[in-house]
Amino acid sequence: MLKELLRITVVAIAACLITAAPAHAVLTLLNQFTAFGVAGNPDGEVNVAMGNVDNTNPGDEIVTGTGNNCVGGSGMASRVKVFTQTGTQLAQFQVWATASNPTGEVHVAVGEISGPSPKEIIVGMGGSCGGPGSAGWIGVWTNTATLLHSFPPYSTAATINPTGEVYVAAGDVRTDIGAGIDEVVTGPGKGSFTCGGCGSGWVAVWTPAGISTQGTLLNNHPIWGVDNPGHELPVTVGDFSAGGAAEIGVGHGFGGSSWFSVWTANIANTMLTGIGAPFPFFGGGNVNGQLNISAGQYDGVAGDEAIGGHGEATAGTPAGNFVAIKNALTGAVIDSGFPYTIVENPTGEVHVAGLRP
Ligand SMILES: [Ca+2]
Ligand SMILES: [Ca+2]
Ligand SMILES: [Ca+2]
Ligand SMILES: [Ca+2]
Repeated sequence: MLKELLRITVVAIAACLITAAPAHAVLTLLNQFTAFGVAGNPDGEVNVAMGNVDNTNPGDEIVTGTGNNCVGGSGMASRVKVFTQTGTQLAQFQVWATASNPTGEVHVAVGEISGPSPKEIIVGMGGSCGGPGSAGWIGVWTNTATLLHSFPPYSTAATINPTGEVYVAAGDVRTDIGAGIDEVVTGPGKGSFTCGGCGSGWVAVWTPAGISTQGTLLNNHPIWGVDNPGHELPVTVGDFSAGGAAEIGVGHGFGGSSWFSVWTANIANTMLTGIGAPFPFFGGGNVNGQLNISAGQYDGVAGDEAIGGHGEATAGTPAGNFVAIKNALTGAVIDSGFPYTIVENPTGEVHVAGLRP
């Protein structure tokens, strides 16, 4: 039953962010529903994204991906479901076989990859839970379960992305590539602790556009250093500067200290350029330092806000279950709240999604 509550309320956060007014001091619950059943997602974790992936349903849909399921070791769903904002299921399909993605976790994002509306669903494989990791691939799917592109953005070598987990985001970060076509942004998952001084994790920008299966690497850049020892990079995309082109937001991963930074994809070369000043999104209450990050238009003022959720804590401890909305370039707090109780969500981890009109 606790897992059921988790599934319901993760999605509710995404819904909360749709209509919150500038004067809100706390989050307001608008809708809640169950995304996955226990049989296919026993740990109850739900990854979320928002965007218009179905033109037959007015407005944006909520896209969910199964979480990291260590119960039973392996064999979970690797499944995507698409819902209306009030919880009516519109689509569902399996994106990977268990052999290539053993824990069944699916990171999700929404972007305009194919050209005409609606947008597509970008998925990234999960990592490991002590056993073998995944194959480290991402995929681009239509809402009608057609696979358009798939490729591995990182090597699964011990010094690069050994568990194979890949975070995904999408947005028009390169306005010179494909008119109105979004790029796919990737970050590696946790698992490079063992490589010590091997360097940072790298964020990469890809365009699948016009290419039948593989992606083309446009930009990449090392983000963080010894302050993010696992080299895990949760990523998001938003127009934080209100300048037209979108920027890339990057958080600390597990073992870090909850910092956040914003980068632009430099058209002139392959590196990224930092803008604003990096800041700690959460304090010591986010005990393992992972920042789950998204972006959305929240306050009605031009420019997207950064939306952060706590990472995983030790089950049953009073840490976690906290969400904040901040100015992505200054760190100024716009809103915050506790979307769950420790009873509903014992590990305290919160995945978030925001809406960009
Ligand atoms: Ca729609
Ligand atoms: Ca499309
Ligand atoms: Ca573009
Ligand atoms: Ca705004």
